[in-house]
Amino acid sequence: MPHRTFAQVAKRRLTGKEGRERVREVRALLDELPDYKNGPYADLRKWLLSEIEESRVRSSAVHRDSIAVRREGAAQIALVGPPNVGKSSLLQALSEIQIKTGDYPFTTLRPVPALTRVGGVLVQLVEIPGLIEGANDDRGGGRALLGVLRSADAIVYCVRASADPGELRPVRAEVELAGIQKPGFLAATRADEATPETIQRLAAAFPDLEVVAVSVIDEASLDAFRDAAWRLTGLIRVRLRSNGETQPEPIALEPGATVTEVADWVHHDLAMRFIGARVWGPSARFDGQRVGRDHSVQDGDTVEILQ
Ligand SMILES: Nc1nc2c(ncn2[C@@H]2O[C@H](COP(=O)(O)OP(=O)(O)O)[C@@H](O)[C@H]2O)c(=O)[nH]1
Ligand SMILES: [Mg+2]
Repeated sequence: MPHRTFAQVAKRRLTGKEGRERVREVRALLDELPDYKNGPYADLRKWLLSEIEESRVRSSAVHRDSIAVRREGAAQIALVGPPNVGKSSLLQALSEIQIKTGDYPFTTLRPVPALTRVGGVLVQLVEIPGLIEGANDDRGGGRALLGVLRSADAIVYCVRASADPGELRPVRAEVELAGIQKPGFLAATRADEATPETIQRLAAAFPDLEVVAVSVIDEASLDAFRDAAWRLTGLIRVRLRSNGETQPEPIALEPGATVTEVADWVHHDLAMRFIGARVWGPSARFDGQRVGRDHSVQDGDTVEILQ
């Protein structure tokens, strides 16, 4: 494809995409770009790489004119569903920092964020309260709430495990009407009050969603919820190694990330000047393999940046 056509196609494909979606598209474009070191294609590569950086800066900006929640952690997952299904309780049970009950009324009116560790990585869960029928017409401040859903990376639909599946329909309908499509699953909450039959009924009513039964008094079910939430992020985990020591906490990256992005995570300057890396794990042909800047890492890798 001539480089001018490529530039046009690239711009078209990036139009309307923001945040991680934009970064993903940029990465796909980079893969398709001929690998010339100089000339117009090299300029296109430079432009695309700067797009990744800029989308990151934009997505971490605070929007004061809306009720957007400031992002923290590797991904943002919204919890949405009818009132009283146990969203707040779930947030509290999963939260890394114990939220004081006094500061945290159970009748929440605004989105409430909480950091939780899933798959060893800190992820932000956000309770979206009161998304009701008519939200798209701004009933109950619905537009702003839908705005929060739109900027989230994934959605957990919450409904009582013992409830009639119909209780979730208005919420799903509003999300659909708003044209919001995100990875998601269905949390069948307060599962200790339910029977396997009612959970089955939910699964049958929403065949497109994985159903995760969860109760705040059942630690194993909370773990299953964390696992499902981690899978929703679609991210991969890489551990950093330096001076022969491996960091216990992994960092989270987009699939397809290269060791340059690992270096960039440590420090922007390091990404500019590092000379390569050593890799252990699934992406390495053997332990401690020496790789170049463009080597793609995989979930479970350990990476030592060489400078
Ligand atoms: N039995 C049981 N009750 C729960 C569970 N989670 C929440 N609840 C109760 O359900 C009610 C509503 O909970 P809340 O977290 O405020 O729901 P929200 O409106 O969806 O945020 C409260 O009385 C909770 O104590 C659970 O897992 N099991
Ligand atoms: Mg609540």
